[in-house]
This record gives sequence, C-alpha cells and structure tokens, in this order.
Amino acid sequence: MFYRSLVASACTLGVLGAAATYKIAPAHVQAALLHKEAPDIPIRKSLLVEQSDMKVELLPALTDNYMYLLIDEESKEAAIIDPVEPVKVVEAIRKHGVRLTTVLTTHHHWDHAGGNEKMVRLVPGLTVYGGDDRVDALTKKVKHSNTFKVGSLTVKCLFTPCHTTGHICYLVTKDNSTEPPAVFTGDTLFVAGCGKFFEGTAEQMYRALIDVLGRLPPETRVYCGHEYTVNNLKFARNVEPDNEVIKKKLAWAKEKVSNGEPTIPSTVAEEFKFNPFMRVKEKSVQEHAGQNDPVETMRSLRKEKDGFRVPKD
Ligand SMILES: N[C@@H](CCC(=O)N[C@@H](CS)C(=O)NCC(=O)O)C(=O)O
Ligand SMILES: [Zn+2]
Repeated sequence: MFYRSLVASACTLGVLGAAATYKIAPAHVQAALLHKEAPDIPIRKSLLVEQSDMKVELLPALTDNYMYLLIDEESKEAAIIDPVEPVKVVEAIRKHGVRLTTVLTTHHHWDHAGGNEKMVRLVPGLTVYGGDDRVDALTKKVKHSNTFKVGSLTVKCLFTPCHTTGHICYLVTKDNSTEPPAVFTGDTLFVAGCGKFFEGTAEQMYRALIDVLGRLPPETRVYCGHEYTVNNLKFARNVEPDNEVIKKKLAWAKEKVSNGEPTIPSTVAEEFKFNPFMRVKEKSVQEHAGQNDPVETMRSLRKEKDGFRVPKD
C-alpha cells in the first residue's frame, strides 16, 4: 500500500519524473505487492463514447489517469489529450485507423505531459498544444479563447489557472451539430471534485469552475484527468449528507469502479447536482463550510478536502 500511494500521488513529484517514481519500489517488492493485491484491483477498461460528429476513447493510464483519443468522424483526424503512455496511444490510433495530428496538454505535471517527448518521437509532425512553457515538447503555446481545428471539429482553449498557473481545458464542438460538446478538464474539474490549488487561489478556482466551465452548455460532456470519483463523492456526502443525488451517484460509481469501468464522462449539469466545489452558492454547502460567501466556501472546502480521511465505505 505504501508503494502504491507513492505512485498515486505522482503528480506532486513533478521533477522526479515517472522513472524515478517507479524506482522507489524494487522489482521484487513490486511483484510481491502485485501478487498480493491482484485479486481486489480490477484491470481498468477503456470506453468508447460514440457520437455522429466525434468519438472519444477513454484510455486508462498509470494508476488512475486518463488519456483521451478524440476522433473527428468526418475526416478521421485525431487528437490525444495528455498522452502519458504513448505506446497505448499508437495502438489505439492503429485500431481506429485514424491520423493523429494533435496533442492537447492540460498542464505540465508529468502524469499528464510526461509522455509528450516520446509521443512526438513515435508520431512525427504532431502539433503539441499547452498553456505553459513547462509543458514538454510544446510547439504551440495557447491563451484563453484561442481556437483551432482538428479536422472539422473546433477546439477552444479555456484558461483555468489554479492547480497550475498554466492549466488549460479544451472545449470541443462541431458546427451545426445537435450532439453535446466535450470538454477535457485535466486536473481543474474532476467528476464530483476539483484539483488541488498547488499554484493558485480559491478566487481562481471559483472563476474556473463557476464562470468558465459552469457556463458551458449543461449537456457538455466532462472528460477529466483522473478516476477520483468514488473518493470525491465520499467527500461530497460528508459535505451534504442529505443530498440524494450524491448517494445515488456514489453507489453507481462504486459499482463501475469495482468492475474496472470508468465513471467518466459526466456532464456540466450533473456536476452542479453533486460536486461540492460547483455547489458553493448552495445554502447547504455554505452552512457546512461555515461561510456565507461562495469564494470563501470554495477556500474552506478545499482545505477540508486536503485533510479529509476517506472512509472505507
Ligand atoms: N487524493 C488523491 C491523491 C493524488 C492527488 O493529489 N492528485 C492531484 C492531481 S494529480 C489532485 O489534485 N487531487 C485532487 C484531490 O485530491 O481532491 C487521490 O484521490 O488519489
Ligand atoms: Zn494529475
């Protein structure tokens, strides 16, 4: 368990890099742990979300990260979000028969950007987008509202600094489509939670969650950087013990995770129903935090979650 938790908190170890993190446990110890833990840790499955305008394949990576392969159905051009395990990405693009042109990097932490150098070696000619000079292999630095195309799809960059100062979420739409947009939220918005405020403030996370992501069409599908849903909902339940939507979603998420299935995507509308960090204007959440201001509620919730001991059930 000790070794696993070191790996799970890898994003905070930035400069050490993936190799150094995995070296912490010698091979024979890892093998023993794997053997011991194998029965209760299901293999994480991928999932294909199909719309007539775009497909999104969820590719599990590392312990609890997700990479996302985004396919424009019209042109068969594709983008990959946070390709931390590039060999898996190459397998996926071969399977779908698509042309990968684009890397979308949400932020510079190694569990998101640490595969970029290898990705561009494996697929030459890629354009690597990101909002931070610390992103590996960056070729196009973007700002809020910048837009570009992946085939016939439009990608709009949403600047959401807080988890890191250069964090970008990517909104994907198709002109005249009746199907929902997709937003790739990295470590800003998780299903039922948000990223730690490593390089930012409660004011910034409020802006990101409420003013930027919260104003997207309610049906927008949310694809986030990690599978943290169960832990996040246990915290949400602690904040709002009488919220039935949280209880139902938690039971559903436990079932999914126990089968190795993703709990992603959610939608913006759903997040407003169970995510305490999106619900900072609600009386019940403010009362729990002992605050009457949404930004102060955000600050207080984040502090509480940073020290929250997740219950077993
Ligand atoms: N608490 C995380 C530990 C890892 C962690 O700190 N993750 C970063 C992103 S790499 C984070 O922002 N987590 C949000 C949170 O713990 O609420 C977990 O549930 O495993
Ligand atoms: Zn992360």
